[in-house]
Amino acid sequence: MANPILVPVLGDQLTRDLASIRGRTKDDTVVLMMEVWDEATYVKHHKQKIALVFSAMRHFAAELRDAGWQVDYVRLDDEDNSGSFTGEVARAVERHDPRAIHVVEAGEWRVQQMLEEWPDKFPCEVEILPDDRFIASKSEFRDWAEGREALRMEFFYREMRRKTGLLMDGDKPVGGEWNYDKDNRESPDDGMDPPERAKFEPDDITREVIDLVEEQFGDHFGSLECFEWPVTRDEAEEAADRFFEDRLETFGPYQDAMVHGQDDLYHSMLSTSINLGLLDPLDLCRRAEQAYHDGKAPLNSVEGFVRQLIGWREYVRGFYWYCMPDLESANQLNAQRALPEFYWTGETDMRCMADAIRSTRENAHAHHIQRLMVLGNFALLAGIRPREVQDWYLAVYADAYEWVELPNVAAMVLYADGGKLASKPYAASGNYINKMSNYCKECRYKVSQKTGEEACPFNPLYWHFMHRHRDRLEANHRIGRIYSTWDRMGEERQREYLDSAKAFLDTLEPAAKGWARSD
Ligand code: FAD
Ligand code: DLZ
Ligand code: SF4
Repeated sequence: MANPILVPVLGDQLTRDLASIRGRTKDDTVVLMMEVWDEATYVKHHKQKIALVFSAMRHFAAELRDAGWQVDYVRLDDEDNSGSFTGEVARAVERHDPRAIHVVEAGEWRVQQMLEEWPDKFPCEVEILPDDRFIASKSEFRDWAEGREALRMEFFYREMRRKTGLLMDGDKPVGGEWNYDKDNRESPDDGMDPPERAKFEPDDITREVIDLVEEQFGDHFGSLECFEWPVTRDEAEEAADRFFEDRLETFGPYQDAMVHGQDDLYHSMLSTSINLGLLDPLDLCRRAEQAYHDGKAPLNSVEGFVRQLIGWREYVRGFYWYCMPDLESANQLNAQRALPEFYWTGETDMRCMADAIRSTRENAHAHHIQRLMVLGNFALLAGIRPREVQDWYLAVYADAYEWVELPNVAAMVLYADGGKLASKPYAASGNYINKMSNYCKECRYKVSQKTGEEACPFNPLYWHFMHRHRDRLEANHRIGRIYSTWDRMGEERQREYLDSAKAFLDTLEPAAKGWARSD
């Protein structure tokens, strides 16, 4: 092939509808896919995440080849693999002497910086195309955000509803309300038994990758035993079908519920496939909308699902690009405690934390409320350094890419941006976890006990947090009122809370270095 167009496809760009592939002719194009050491180790990802990305990449390369595309695929164990995207593109430029490189912008800031150096590094033209798999472009978000004092997902979400026409009745929301979250806060029922999600046996390609990961990344966090992720478009579609058939109906009401040992409840478990490019989020929303019109799922479930995708997912992506690179180092609450070791080992008597960490280790997944109101809430209340919490979340989840992880962790969970994204910190005492889960009944701590050694640690930590951030939070109309409760307690009771929190915090062992980053 004389001077083709070289199309590097990154590991989370696995769709033939990608802007750089769509519309190209097969006899004039070389698709380049690269397994590189740097991507697998910039944080020490959960073993399942590396296996998932490599397996999905290898399957996608096979799909492209079957469809007649020329794919130049660099495997991790290729002898001359340089270990980086830039190094591999340089080698591919030598092999193919392309007349141009067409690449879709990277999802992560770090990688986008590399891509932007390519025009100066390579002798051919380099075109970086926008990633149009998102509903809102970066500039659309910027236009919406600029000049606003506070950015709120709810208002952005309404724009996305109008733009897509999803769940719209003319210019009004279907059912009369934009948001049915108030119907989506059911506590778990005893004996709740959600239908099993679609699970996929590793095939030969996945097994080969699992062996590679075990061999090369054996010191990374997590187990490979329960690798059941969809790794192809067909499998991802099957997982989506099963979700729409069996779980969408109940998705809404139990969205915030947590049950010991039941790791996915009624959640879709589709984030890994969506983030890799195997599923199109807008298509999923249209299917959910159809389920509502067909009477198969109630509005609160369907609206809740649509809001996660065209609301939260789009919003955090826009927010990430709007706030980077500052967001990465934001620490407005000046949190300075080291990440405790138990985030890696799961060895804690807090039953809610131990269960969420177990699921994280076994499945490279924990559901939203575990991430937000258990693991995240603890990190917020204990004042853990944002960079360490960020690295942890980026390392442990199979669906984690910085563009989605960082806004959720730094801004939503830790309030490290000082409230640009969230109107108040998501701080909660043990009561919230007790209401939304069955964890507390068998916990060694007592959720009803507020102070002392037996007390649920979230109880004193909550007041310790509120007390130390009074200057900042008292004026916040959504949370400031709680200070009258604090003041009414009187000094002695306040001291008991603060002493209990301090005694608990003093027991925390800092994590050994080397779990998330090699340095
Ligand atoms: P469901 O509950 O079935 O939700 C449907 C879809 O909505 C998800 O697949 C996802 O694509 C989208 N979604 C839901 N909530 C969010 C959100 N807050 N932000 C963006 N998209 C959302 N999601 C990631 O994909 N990658 C991450 O690295 C990630 N890190 C997170 C860190 C924290 C601290 C928190 C609180 C949330 C994080 N989320 C992340 C969002 C959410 O927890 C996961 O998307 C969800 O748990 C994935 O499981 P699911 O597919 O079953 O989701
Ligand atoms: C997450 C990941 C991993 C572990 N490995 C690779 C890889 O070897 N090659 C690749 O193309 N992509 C990988 N990815 C996904 C990338 O990190 C992802 O495309 C960027 O973070 C997006 O900016
Ligand atoms: Fe978690 Fe506290 Fe309940 Fe134990 S008592 S499970 S620590 S909320």
